[in-house]
Amino acid sequence: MIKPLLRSLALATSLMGTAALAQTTVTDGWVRGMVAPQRATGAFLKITSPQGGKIVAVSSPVARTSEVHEMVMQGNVMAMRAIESLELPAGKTVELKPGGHHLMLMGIEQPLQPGTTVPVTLTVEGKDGKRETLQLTLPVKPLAAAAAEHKH
Ligand SMILES: [Cu+2]
Repeated sequence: MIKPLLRSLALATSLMGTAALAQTTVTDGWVRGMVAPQRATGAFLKITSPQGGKIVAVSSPVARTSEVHEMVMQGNVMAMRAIESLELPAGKTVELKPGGHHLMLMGIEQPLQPGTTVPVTLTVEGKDGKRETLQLTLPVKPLAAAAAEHKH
């Protein structure tokens, strides 16, 4: 009885090891604080997918709509627009930051206050088509903390 048990334990451990390796990690996440009458704000973070993949969805209970945005030049003006997905090259840290790619939270009823946190859910699709869900809790930073402002 002991040997099969040990073998299955070893198998379970190696499976868990594989899962941990495949996990996409997020660090340094934060949300820009708001003042009335703003209804939208940006969320920023660093994300690394060991196997590579893409962000295919974002949502938050505080926002009616959430999107992944990119910055583009329109004439002489930087503007932002929604993109379907954000590519995550294998093992490379992708930084979402003011003035670059960011998460856009829209349709927010109450301005988000510094010192509070916001739940955000990211869906990442791996190269194999498997989806993983990341539940984040992002701190709200004061509006002034964001140096690079961009147009909405
Ligand atoms: Cu945006």
